[in-house]
Amino acid sequence: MSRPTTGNFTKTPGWLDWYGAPTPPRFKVPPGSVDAHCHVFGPGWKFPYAPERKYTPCDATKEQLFKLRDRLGFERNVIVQATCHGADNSALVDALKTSGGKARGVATVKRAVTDQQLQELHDAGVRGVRFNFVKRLVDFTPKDELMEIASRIAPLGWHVVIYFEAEDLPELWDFFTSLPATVVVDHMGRPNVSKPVDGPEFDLFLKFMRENENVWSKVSCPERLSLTGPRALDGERDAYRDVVPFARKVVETFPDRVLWGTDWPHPNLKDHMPDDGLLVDFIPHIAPTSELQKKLLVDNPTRLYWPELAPGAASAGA
Ligand code: 0GY
Repeated sequence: MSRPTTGNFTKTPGWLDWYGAPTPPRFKVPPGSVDAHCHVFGPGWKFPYAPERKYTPCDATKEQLFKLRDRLGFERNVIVQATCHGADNSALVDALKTSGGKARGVATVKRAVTDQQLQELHDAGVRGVRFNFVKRLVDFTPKDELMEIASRIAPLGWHVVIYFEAEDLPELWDFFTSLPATVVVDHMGRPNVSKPVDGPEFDLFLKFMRENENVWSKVSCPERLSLTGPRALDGERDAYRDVVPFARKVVETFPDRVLWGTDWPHPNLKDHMPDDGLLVDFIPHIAPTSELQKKLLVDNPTRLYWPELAPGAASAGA
């Protein structure tokens, strides 16, 4: 079934729509689990897509996201501002405000944002800003502007989410390591999984995390990184198996600084749309013990996004 984009918009040619009937996962996520990377798109008639966007998606509303959350067994969401909405965070804020405290957010802001606007975002549930360095998604923003934003959000207790391609890490290293806040990397810095897991490129990413204790990573998006793809072999659900060694390495080496998310509604995929149920079944392959699973899905995201709910909350503050 083709999903609409509403308002005066036309989907990007070849756009793959999100999948509405995910297979019930076999893996039961632990109570209190957080889907820590997902988006809302529009609906376009209500929250128009940004003029500077690089793609026009099908709508993917907060109601549809919350339905997926319940179906997969998650309790909470972290909604990340998608580039198709630019720096207009209205759809994100609307979703946060109607989530009943079950969603927190990561916004995109410009240098011109006022302190009052930052406070309003905070009150709605925003706890971070996203800096995107993926050239096909955004136009270039000068680093001094980003650094100024980072300095302004740090006192709110927010963090910076960074999205970049593995080959760009050397050039961005000095900027990333000077950010005055917790830094969360999207999708492990997009490793090229056809290269060895113990090769120089992924080693650099591991060094980045090892040498900078403020750096966390989302071990998400096997469907974006995989070359072997979603096919199950021999009746086993071993989709995206070429990504497993990379994600497992990060989870096992930095168990207290990893997050996981579906990335629903999966923007810009070109060859297939993942079944979100199978993505959940991927989790025990990368976090093989119940202790690692609890850290990845419950303890770490709760500490970062709902510190008031984490053990020792009285001293952590909200
Ligand atoms: C992701 C990945 C992508 C897109 C965006 O905000 C976005 O448009 O993040 C991508 O195209 O790789 O994390 O959703």
